[in-house]
Amino acid sequence: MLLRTFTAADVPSAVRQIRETLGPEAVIVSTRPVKARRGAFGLFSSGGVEITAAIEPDAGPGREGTRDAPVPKILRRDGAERTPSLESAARRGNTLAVVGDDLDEEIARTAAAREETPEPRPEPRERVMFYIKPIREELRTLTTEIESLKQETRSRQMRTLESNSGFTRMRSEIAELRYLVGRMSEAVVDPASTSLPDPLRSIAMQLADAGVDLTLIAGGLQRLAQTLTPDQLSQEAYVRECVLAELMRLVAVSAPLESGGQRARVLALVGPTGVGKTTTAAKIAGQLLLERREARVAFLTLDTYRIGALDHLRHYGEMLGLPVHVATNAAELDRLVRAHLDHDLVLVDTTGGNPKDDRLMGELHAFISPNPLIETHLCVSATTKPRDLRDIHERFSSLAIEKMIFTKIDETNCGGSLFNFLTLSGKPLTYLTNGQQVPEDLRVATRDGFCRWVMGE
Ligand SMILES: Nc1nc2c(ncn2[C@@H]2O[C@H](COP(=O)(O)OP(=O)(O)OP(=O)(O)O)[C@@H](O)[C@H]2O)c(=O)[nH]1
Ligand SMILES: [Mg+2]
Repeated sequence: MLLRTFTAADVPSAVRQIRETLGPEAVIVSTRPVKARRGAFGLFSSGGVEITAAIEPDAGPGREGTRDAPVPKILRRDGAERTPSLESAARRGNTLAVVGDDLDEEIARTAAAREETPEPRPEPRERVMFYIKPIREELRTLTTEIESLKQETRSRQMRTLESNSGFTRMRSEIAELRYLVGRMSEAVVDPASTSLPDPLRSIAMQLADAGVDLTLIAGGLQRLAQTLTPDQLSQEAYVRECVLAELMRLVAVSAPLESGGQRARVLALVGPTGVGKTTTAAKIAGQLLLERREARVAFLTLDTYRIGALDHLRHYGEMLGLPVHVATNAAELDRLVRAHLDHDLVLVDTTGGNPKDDRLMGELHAFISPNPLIETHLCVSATTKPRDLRDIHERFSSLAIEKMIFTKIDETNCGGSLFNFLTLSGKPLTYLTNGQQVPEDLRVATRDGFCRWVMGE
């Protein structure tokens, strides 16, 4: 590369010099305004412009075809391409501009503008973005190409697998099984598509509507369909009682406060946040005191640092005239439980928590599970979504749950998911709560009462 510097009074003159000396393929490398000088040596100098141009040795004047060679392009900040200008070449210092005819005017314009107003330097961020943008675009294109390559590889792998005879056989077996299971569950579960006689079919449909998993009672429904006479089937009330009996066969209840013999019954209430544990503990204590004024009851609670939790229980303690004790660890809880074994009832309230919170579950486990004197009751709100019920059961099962309490049954008419939950847990139900009033809104669970509620009665 041949480099030469030209000095002239103005840009057009300098460019003319370059063209005449180096030809139209010459490339501007840099431009610099030359200041007017004063003093002995610059006394009468009026300033001008100094331009450095470069040219490949074989691209000099007279070289064939050079005029038609494409003008190099540069990328603008907005991504569009344009012919580089002297201005931009000068700004970047290393960007090439070709001194062709088409640039003469622009060069002159740019130089004039430069003399009037100094070119503002682009912001550093702007300059960085200027260079980053094309790289980003390149990366985007590459990412798209990689993705389509990946997809191609995956579909090639699938084709290879499908051509494998073992795989094909396995797939058709799975499809066959899926079809058979579908047919079976359709026949058993979907009351509309079975041969269930009316009104059995319409009752089954109501249960399904309330969220009852019909696979749980499919056997019972089929049995009724085969054994009930046409006369019995014609009486809807009778058929409802038969279905009720089928539901009742599947759930268990337990009398919560049967005498614990010589010692107190100790009930710990655990469960997700806000299901009504503290309120239910107060209701249980309150109802016992209504029944037997002389009954001796104590409240214990775990210090799990939840602001307000203790105050809530203390409020009920004061209301019912009962002591409230706080345990800060498992040993202290055990000591407090033993200290109250001469009572009729000890209620251990726990802090509600997200069942997905491992730390909290671990803390509860450390408090409650090692103590054989404590019966752990899981409190579940009737408004819980079926999917969450499964999670709750899974997470709380580490606490050796013995019994169930269903709260807030007044807030829903769909008892189906609680029926499924209870049936699948295999645990007995002790209480149902149906309102916020303490101690009134608490029912000792009976199979008949619970199943009638599930049936919407
Ligand atoms: N509708 C209705 N509300 C209830 C029932 N039981 C409790 N509640 C209300 O549910 C809210 C929460 O009750 P709490 O007893 O504080 O619940 P908790 O499980 O102790 O709550 P945490 O200690 O925060 O986990 C209160 O507003 C209660 O009045 C019920 O059976 N029906
Ligand atoms: Mg509470």
